[in-house]
Amino acid sequence: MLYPISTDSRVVMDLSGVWKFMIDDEVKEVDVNQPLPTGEPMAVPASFNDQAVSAEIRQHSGYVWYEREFTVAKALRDERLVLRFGSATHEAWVYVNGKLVAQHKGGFTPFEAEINEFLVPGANRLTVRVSNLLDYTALPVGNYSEKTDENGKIIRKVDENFDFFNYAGLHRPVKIYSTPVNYIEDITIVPNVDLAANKAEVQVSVKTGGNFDEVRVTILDEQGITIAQASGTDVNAVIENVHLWQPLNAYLYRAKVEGLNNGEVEDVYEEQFGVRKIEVKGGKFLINGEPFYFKGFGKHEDTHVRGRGLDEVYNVHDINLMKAMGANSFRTSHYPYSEEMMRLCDREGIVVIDETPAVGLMLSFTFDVSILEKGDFEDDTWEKLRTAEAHQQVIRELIDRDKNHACVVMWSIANEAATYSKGSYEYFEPLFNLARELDPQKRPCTYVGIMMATPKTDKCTDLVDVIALNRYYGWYVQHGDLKTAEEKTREELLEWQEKYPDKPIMYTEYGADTVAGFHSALGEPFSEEYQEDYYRMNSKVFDEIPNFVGEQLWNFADFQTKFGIMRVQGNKKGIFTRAREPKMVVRYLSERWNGIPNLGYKK
Ligand code: GCB
Repeated sequence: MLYPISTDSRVVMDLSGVWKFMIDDEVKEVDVNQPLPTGEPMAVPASFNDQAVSAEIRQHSGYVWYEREFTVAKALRDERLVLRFGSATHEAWVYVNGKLVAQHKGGFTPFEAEINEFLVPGANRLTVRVSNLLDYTALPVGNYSEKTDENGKIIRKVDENFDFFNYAGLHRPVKIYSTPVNYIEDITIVPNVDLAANKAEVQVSVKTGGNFDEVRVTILDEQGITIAQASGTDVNAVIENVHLWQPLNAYLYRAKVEGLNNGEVEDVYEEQFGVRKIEVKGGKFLINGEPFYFKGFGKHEDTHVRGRGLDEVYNVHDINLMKAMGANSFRTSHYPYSEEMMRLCDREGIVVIDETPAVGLMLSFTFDVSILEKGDFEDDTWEKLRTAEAHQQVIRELIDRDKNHACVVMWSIANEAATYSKGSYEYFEPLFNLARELDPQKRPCTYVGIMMATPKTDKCTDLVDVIALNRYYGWYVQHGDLKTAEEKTREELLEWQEKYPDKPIMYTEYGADTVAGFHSALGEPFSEEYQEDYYRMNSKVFDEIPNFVGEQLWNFADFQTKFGIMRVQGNKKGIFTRAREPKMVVRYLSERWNGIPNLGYKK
């Protein structure tokens, strides 16, 4: 799916701003043919939860309504007009002048609808009903319950089966863009690099709507110089002396795609792309033929007041903080991030592991691994969950959205699912097959494994290209005992390496809750000293393991979660506070990471 941009043939209108908002109390039916009976202001894009100073709004589980007016200039009315949501979390019903024009489930991927037939001259009313409900059919997975109060009103409740606050609303930009009636619908770009010959063959496939006599593809370099040009909806362009996209040293070409009728250009779209080669071979993760070492983070889209809403200021700032630390990568834990962030990462050379919102696929929890090691362990996760359909849909939508991004080097199909339980392989195998079939660039695939999924208990490792581990030795287990934690870390990593000598291993999470400003001469847990000791211990072990190809710690910054006895104002494993002030460990990690090359470490 193409990102909306203005070109010689296209106009984009941004509907960001202050909308009207109300909670649906489910007592009085909302009439979409009338303006919403509310004066409550709500800024878009953002989560609704923290904007209003209201516990009722913040903690609401159920449906909410948004509304605003818009006008389309007369000059555009004969164009094809598309209303597009960057995301609506988690499900949306969209009405234009009281008519349903779109419905979409899944809170982290875009959707759109043509709206010409619903428009009137002058003011048009755009009304959106949004649900933040999650259950066993949804991703992420929520524990859903409802009851009826003494007045007959339904009280719904979502208990997050995951460790981040269930922020919701219109999180990403809402736009109307125009295209001509004959238009470029989608572009797929696959660069095939010949490293030895220093050249690339770039396949560009174009999908169109309506009719064109001719489709013309032009490849331009960063200076705007034409490198190649060809006609057709499936073209192969050769780039000699190719300028590769490298980690932290991005180079972006542009594919200019034009649709022509009678020799005149009717529609034009430009898609940026990077040329790079990703391989997994002999226990290494190769970018452009060289071993890449992941240095970076698991993150969240999470900021003060905006919640999970797009915040480009924080996006730019976060990437600058990463670069200053010598980091080169992050994982979009635990859901697809905004398209704006993906475009920024392409530009900045930040390497991304792109994750689906499949989190919480685990209905029982224990740190006692010995139970899992006994025979054929089975909990009721794969009996009770009904997420397969949503999982397929999100893999389709994520790959469709992000397929051309140079920054994306691997797909993460899930975070911490019950891959130690019987039935997990049967659940995941078709999903891995689907991702591999759909991705035109055939990137590696993984899932991120929970602590209980060890070399002995995990049932799905055969499916992954890279073994990605979330580990908390020294925190959730061996709490405060870094000596034993070090032994356990080493023991487990060596076991993985021995069992799967060809698969690279990396950490996608490790961390310790740390209260900024809490110090301890004894290095007690929760102190800034403990956090630093914890990371030093882990680094030492990582450097001993030949196939260990990366460290992405948990978490970039403190973030909001549901209420819980282990959470004080949320999760404190950030190495930055939520306001992005560094904790003490940032100095140590900056020194370590600035000393580790992006390519060629552990040759
Ligand atoms: C995990 C989860 C992550 C949590 C983290 C923690 O394993 O993947 O979502 O926030 O642990 O801090 O407990």
